[in-house]
Amino acid sequence: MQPAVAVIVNGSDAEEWLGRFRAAAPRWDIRAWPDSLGERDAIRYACVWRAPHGMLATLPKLAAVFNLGAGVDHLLDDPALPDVPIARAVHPDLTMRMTEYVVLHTLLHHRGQRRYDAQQREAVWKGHPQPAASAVTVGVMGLGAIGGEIAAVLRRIGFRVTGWSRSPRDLADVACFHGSEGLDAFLRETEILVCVLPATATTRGVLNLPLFRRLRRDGPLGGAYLVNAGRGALQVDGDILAALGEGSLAGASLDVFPTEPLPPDSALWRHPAVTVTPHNAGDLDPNVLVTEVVAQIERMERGLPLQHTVDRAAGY
Ligand code: NDP
Ligand code: OXD
Repeated sequence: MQPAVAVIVNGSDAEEWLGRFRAAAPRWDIRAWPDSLGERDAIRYACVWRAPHGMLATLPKLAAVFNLGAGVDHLLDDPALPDVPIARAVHPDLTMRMTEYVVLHTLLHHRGQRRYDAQQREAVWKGHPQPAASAVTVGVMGLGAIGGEIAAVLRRIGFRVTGWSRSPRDLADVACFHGSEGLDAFLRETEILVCVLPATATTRGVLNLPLFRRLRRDGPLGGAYLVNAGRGALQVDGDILAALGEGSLAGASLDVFPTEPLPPDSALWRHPAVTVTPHNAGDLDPNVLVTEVVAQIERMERGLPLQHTVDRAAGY
């Protein structure tokens, strides 16, 4: 018997996701929300992205949920979320794309590219002193599947790299800090702050003005920079603008925002030291994710344990 799988994607690309699942598992009974869920008693697996809250509770035989992304904040916020295992997206393709984004924006700040862009508009030919990467400390908040690789690649480029996580981590050539007790020492040295934390009850709003004021401003870069590709809920937009205004931050690259799409009247759009991208740092190839989810369902059908499961109590 072939498993019945519901594809519940809340977005304009829902049809494409359905097509990908049907192509990857042509013999399975694959149904789509909202139009073709059919008899809900039969559905064993749900593959979701931003599923409407309460929706999964209407599937009484659900055995597992597959989140079509790495961040499970929207899913765990569902007050009626059934008590079944949840697997999230962990894939080298996703990790590499996030790493590309962070490397691009770390180097953008390190090399002062925004200043050269402004000079180019005025046809100004003028170089500025450039510290070596080995003199600059990049601090990575979140040392999981994505942050761990980011830290390793930044090390290979030559930066001094530190990291911060919830529990102790041991990464080659990376000074690792953890917990609230390690945060101050982590921030004190950090000139470029990279955030790839999940949004949880304890991390929401962590990127705020008091935190920015604890970053290093008198280092070789002459200011502190923020790169946030984690979640918008981690950052306080008004505090980023205030930090830029008072000089606690010299620049920021933001892929995520508390309100998405970023409202047209947000001052972040027009701030000369801010680079905005539309939450696409980790825009992975959807087919690799579908292949991975199909393999996970096959594993479960064979009685094998799920991989990349979410710790609901920790929130990620
Ligand atoms: P992981 O779960 O593998 O890693 C999360 C890391 O954050 C871990 O190191 C964890 O600590 C740390 N962490 C969690 N809570 C805290 C806390 N309270 N204090 C300190 N550290 C904490 O996640 P991934 O690396 O796979 O993904 C990270 C996030 O990136 C996702 O949750 C998602 O929000 C975001 N993302 C954004 C994308 C985009 O397009 N912008 C695309 C993909 C992901 P510990 O090591 O102790 O567990
Ligand atoms: C994710 C995302 O969490 O795309 O995977 O933001």
